[in-house]
Amino acid sequence: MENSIPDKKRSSKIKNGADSAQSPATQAHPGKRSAPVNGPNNGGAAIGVADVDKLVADALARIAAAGTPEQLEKTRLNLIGRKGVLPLALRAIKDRSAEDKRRLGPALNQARTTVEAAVRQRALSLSKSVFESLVDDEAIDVTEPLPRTALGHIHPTEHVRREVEDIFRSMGFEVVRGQEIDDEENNFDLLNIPASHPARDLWDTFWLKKPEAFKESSVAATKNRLLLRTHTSNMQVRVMRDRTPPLRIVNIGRVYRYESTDKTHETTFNQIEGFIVDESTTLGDLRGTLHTLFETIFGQKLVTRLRPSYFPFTEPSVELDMSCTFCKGKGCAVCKNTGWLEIGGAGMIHPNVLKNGGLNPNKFQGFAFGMGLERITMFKYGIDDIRWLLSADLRFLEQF
Ligand code: FA5
Repeated sequence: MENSIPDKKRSSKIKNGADSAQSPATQAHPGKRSAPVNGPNNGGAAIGVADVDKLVADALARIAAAGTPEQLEKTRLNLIGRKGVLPLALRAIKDRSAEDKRRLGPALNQARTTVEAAVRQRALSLSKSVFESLVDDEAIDVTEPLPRTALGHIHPTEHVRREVEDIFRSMGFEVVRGQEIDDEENNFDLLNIPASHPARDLWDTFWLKKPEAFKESSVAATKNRLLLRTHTSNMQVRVMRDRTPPLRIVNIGRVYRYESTDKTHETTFNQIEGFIVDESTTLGDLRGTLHTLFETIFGQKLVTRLRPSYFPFTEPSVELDMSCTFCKGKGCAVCKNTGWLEIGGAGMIHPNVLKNGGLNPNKFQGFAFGMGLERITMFKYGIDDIRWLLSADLRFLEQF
């Protein structure tokens, strides 16, 4: 017969009105009087070695029955947590006889080791099964062909714009952006095109009404009217005033012309403007720069040429042509049998423009050029009508 815990000592261990006759196993979960871990001496007798075997068998059954990691954790706390069945039983044997201690101590320690191992094993298999059910429930077959989604893609004009910018950057140019709503001064006057100059007729302009609030300002007092810029040259003087030479600038953006449209003319299109200001740049450098640009964009050997022309803000002025990319200069419908494609205007920056930019024309010089981005896009992709580019027509766009 096992010694039982003396009543006095037991009452100091069992708190809050728990049944003083309960074994330590029962104390761990009050209210569960019929819990199987109570052992055979359910009436309150202290546990013996045989009870430990029963307790282990029962604990293993409960561990195996835990169906989720949460349930297992509850069971673990109940069995081997600080106030669990086994730790309490172990603590209680200090009050038992030497003989009981000798027999029960190793049995309870062994029981705890067995229960701990079983909990670990069950935790492992539960986490595996959680993972396995995740694999089943959330499996994705990355090889499964998906239905085609209607994703957009970059517009051909934008594609060429990025390419042009990259090429200029690789040649050491800085890319700047300019405003599309500008004033007469920057679009015309500072570029050596005074109000009375007949050259102003070259650009049919969208003039803008000044907003009411703007009329009060000092700017409104001047005759400096607002407009939609007609060319990207509107940034030249601003940049010269802002920076110190040497300058290598490229400015690509939208411009507006009040004119009727046809296969090669739009009212809204993009220009590529570029200029260099330093002490020694020549027209030869201009030709070399643009030659490199075109051979890179078109991916083929080309011939370029400069023809005399006229712009009020360059002196001398030239038109830039390249050999036709379609017929290689032999003559075809695209180049109107000339063998040449017109690309843009250019020249050496006029001394008056340098002066307006605050630069001494006796010290500084440089070239400037301006060309149509859409025209280059058309030549690159063989597009026969500029109006396709702004049409937003999917039959056209889906070909790129
Ligand atoms: C100018 O706009 C000058 N600012 C270019 C320049 C800059 C010359 C710097 C000298 C120094 P022009 O009006 O020729 O030039 O236009 C330049 C290019 O823009 C043309 O060669 C053409 O490629 C394109 N372009 C002109 N008008 C249209 C239009 N209505 N639709 C589409 N592209 C156009």
